[in-house]
Amino acid sequence: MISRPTEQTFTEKLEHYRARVNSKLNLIMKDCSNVPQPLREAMEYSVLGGGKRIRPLLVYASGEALGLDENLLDPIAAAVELIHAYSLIHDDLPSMDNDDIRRGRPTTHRAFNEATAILAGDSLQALAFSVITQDPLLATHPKALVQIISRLALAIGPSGMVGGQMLDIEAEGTKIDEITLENIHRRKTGELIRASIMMPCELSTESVADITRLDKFGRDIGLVFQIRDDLLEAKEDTETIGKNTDSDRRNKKSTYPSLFGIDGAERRATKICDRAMENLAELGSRAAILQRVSDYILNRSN
Ligand code: GRG
Repeated sequence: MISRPTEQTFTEKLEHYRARVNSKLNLIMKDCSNVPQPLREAMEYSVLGGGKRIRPLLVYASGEALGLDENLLDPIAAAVELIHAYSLIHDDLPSMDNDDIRRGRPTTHRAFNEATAILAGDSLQALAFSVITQDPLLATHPKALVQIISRLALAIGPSGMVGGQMLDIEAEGTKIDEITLENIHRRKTGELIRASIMMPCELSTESVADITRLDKFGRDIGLVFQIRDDLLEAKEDTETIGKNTDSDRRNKKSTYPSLFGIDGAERRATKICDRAMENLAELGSRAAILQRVSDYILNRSN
């Protein structure tokens, strides 16, 4: 049984972690002074213009469960958010989901232009890797560093996020079953979330059994995240979630609500989240913040 932090402790922790990653991201963007101006502006627009910072929160919460120094986690937290920002820019492009609104503002290709948006996404992807490889503190853990880079590359590459996006596009307008939808969601969204939890593990001396529990937890919570995302798009309005709510319908995508209805999708999200929590429970009170971030992922309203 995990003893749960009070609401106040939890909120303070989230604010602390968000402030940490935001300050790191601000520094990274300041360091981009030699980047051509429109490109730099589009990168800043996409990285510093809001967002819940859920993936960095998972990096810090996982690191907290493992007793790691926060200074070691900062570059990893910033890198996952840079990758996430790149993925949102490209996901919104006319050739992808063709969306106009993201985080309550024009998408990057609308605020700038398509070519600049594509280049900003490409730049953020490369920048994420240089943030990790050039960090002096991480450099003192060379073996872990190689594994961290490897985990990130695998999560976002052709077998992970980009592969998931390809399957998602291929499935548009077709009727797919639950196994196919789960595979798309796990790759497109789940693998980066799983990597956010697993990259800190490379820096820890935790037992293989506990690392395996965190991995199972990461796989499940990544899927829960995308089911909740499907549900929010089906239930909420654009103002609440800050993005188009007709995107899945317009692009003829299968989603958990379209396959199982709102209640069926809610039940599946809760069941998978319960399974994720069972794995966390084995880690005891160290995993309390990770557990609360998971509650937030399951119950979030935007
Ligand atoms: C290489 C052209 C090209 C494309 C790559 C990057 C990509 C295709 C696909 C990624 C698909 C993707 C964006 C998945 C994540 C979807 C998702 C649930 C986004 C919302 O995340 P939140 O709610 O967003 O964490 P905020 O705004 O809070 O950061």
